Amino acid sequence: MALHQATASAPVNIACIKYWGKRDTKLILPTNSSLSVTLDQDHLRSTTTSRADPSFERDRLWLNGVEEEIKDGGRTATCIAELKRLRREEVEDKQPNEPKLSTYAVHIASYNNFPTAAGLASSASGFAALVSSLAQLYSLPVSPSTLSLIARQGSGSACRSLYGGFVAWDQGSNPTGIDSLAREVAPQSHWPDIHALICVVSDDKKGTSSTSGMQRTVETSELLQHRINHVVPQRLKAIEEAILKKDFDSFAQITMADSNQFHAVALDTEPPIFYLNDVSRAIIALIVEYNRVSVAAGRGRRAAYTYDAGPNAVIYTLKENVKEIVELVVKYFPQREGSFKDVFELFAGVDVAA
Ligand code: 2P0
Repeated sequence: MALHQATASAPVNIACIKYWGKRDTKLILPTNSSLSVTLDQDHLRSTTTSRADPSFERDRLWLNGVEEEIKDGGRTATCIAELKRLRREEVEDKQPNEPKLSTYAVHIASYNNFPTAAGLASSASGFAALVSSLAQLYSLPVSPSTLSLIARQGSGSACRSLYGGFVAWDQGSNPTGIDSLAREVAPQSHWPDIHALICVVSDDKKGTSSTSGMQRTVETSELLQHRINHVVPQRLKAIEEAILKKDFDSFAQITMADSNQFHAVALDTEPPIFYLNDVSRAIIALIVEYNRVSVAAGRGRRAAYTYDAGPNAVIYTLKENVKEIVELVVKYFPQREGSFKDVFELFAGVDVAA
């Protein structure tokens, strides 16, 4: 009997224009569009194997070898149900000789090859890999954009990991979510010199989760309304232009401004949410000073920090500056407990690739 199995992997992405807030929590429709860079390096990926078999009694999922419950109506169940529906509609109804895989249960095993200590969110690469592996198992004739609609319902930021390079997630306006999907702004090959340095300040998992934190922000922050209506639309246009023109100075200015505003709306939440710590703020000061000297020398900004829902810094820079910035960071933040973990060096100089 044929073995119905497929393996796919998906990379982590780091946003330059941040997603923070949902207008529909079930469909995961955001209150603003966002834009990210996909960090596609071999050791920053989730890899997922899916198998369908008539002998399986129910859908099951293992994450890094540990079984996780698939809750009825939950995010994983929704993604699996959507992919089974596509299998039925796009393959089985059109080609009656194809096996009825949509009627079989699936077993799914997913691994992250980056350590939890890296402090990177795994939901984006995890759901993107899950959706890709089932799409491959079911031989779905659909685009990454269509798959992004499904990955979005697993975790919002996951929709952006279906593409490499520079990726926008357009918020859309349709209440069904049909137009809230990922779009490639430019492939990695357009600007291959961009690198990301990941500075692991802390691998502490405590704190406010993105999912609950962003909803508290939606409910209580006035600043978020200003951000959604008057800041993000212009910023997205400007950063897309900067990417297309390979204008690093503008890219850096916008990326840092948006990280700052995301943390400002977190602070404007009731009760306030703090993601940055003293080391995070000291890294900001270092990059600000680095850029001040660079601008004074007529070279423009050459580094951009950005922070997600935690204290770890991601620094975007061009290849030619990587060595200098790594040396600078290591000089001012020697690795010790409470500062950078060993993992920093491991990830220093991460390539961004398609
Ligand atoms: C982002 N973050 O754009 C922003 C910046 C965190 C800060 O996307 O509830 O884990 O699963 O849709 O995708 C984190 O949010 O939240 C996130 P859910 P998700 O990358």
